[in-house]
Amino acid sequence: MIRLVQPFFITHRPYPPMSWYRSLALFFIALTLFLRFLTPIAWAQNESSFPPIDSSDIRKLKAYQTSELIQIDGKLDEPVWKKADRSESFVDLITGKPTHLKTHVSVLWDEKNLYIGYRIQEPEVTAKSTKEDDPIYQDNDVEFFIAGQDAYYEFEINAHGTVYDGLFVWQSAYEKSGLSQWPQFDRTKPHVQSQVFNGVGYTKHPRGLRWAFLDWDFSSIKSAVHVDGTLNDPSDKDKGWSVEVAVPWKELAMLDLSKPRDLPPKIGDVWRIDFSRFNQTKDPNNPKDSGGWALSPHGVWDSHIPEVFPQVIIAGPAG
Ligand SMILES: [Ca+2]
Ligand SMILES: [Ca+2]
Ligand SMILES: [Ca+2]
Repeated sequence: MIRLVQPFFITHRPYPPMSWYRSLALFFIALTLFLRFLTPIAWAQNESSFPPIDSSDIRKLKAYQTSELIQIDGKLDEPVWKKADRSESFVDLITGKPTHLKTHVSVLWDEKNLYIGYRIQEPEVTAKSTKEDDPIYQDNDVEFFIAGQDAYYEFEINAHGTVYDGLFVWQSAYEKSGLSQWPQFDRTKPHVQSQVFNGVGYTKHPRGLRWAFLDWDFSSIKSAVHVDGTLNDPSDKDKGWSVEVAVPWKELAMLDLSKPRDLPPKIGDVWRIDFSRFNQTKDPNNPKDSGGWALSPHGVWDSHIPEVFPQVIIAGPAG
């Protein structure tokens, strides 16, 4: 091939010599290969590095103290919700890029409870599961994870208001925290259901395996949803839905038995809580939409990484 084209170059002196073209061609081939594999390389780095995102990507959210009574009815219409710190809209869980529908979360607290409120833009509000602890993660949902030193709690809810929840205990903390002695987490008892869990898409967490107690229910949590539109009726266009949750502080003690935290918290305390939204339909105009969105990106397809959870900063009353 080179021999055949060589005369052309010889007779056209203004063109650079062949070696120049070869270098240029090799450069473009190398550049193409580099760009082609750039994304998988980044992915591989995320998969193997810990934590899988830069700490500068971890969002912060203020939780203002409230003295107002919050009625858990799914409507965030108490005046204090207007004064609450409203998060930035959620981004793609893997890429950190903006999403085509808005999702915001706000957090408040008082002596008894932590309050979490979501505002979810959704033109077609749909929900399937109606039975508690159904696999809500296969539905359209919003979720939160509350991290403790020994364990973390997962909560998911769909637009029916159906809840799926579970407790994940780090195996390295299971005995020393004393959770192994609690009747509901005592794995020697035949009625206690547990399973080994090692993440979803990120199985290299340095803390390793967890015991998942998925039949366990955080029964003192109160939650409700409100649909601004019509549920499971595609004949119209909905505005979205909202979620309101009250989590009793005292029950969260089980997350930190080996090193107890102040409950209720003190002003200035920082809690690590993940907020996310999962969709069964993806953005038709964005092939990179993973369908999982979160306040802080995780860099990988896995919610179960407490080290990248947003920082919720406990603050006094909103000014
Ligand atoms: Ca309310
Ligand atoms: Ca449960
Ligand atoms: Ca509808």
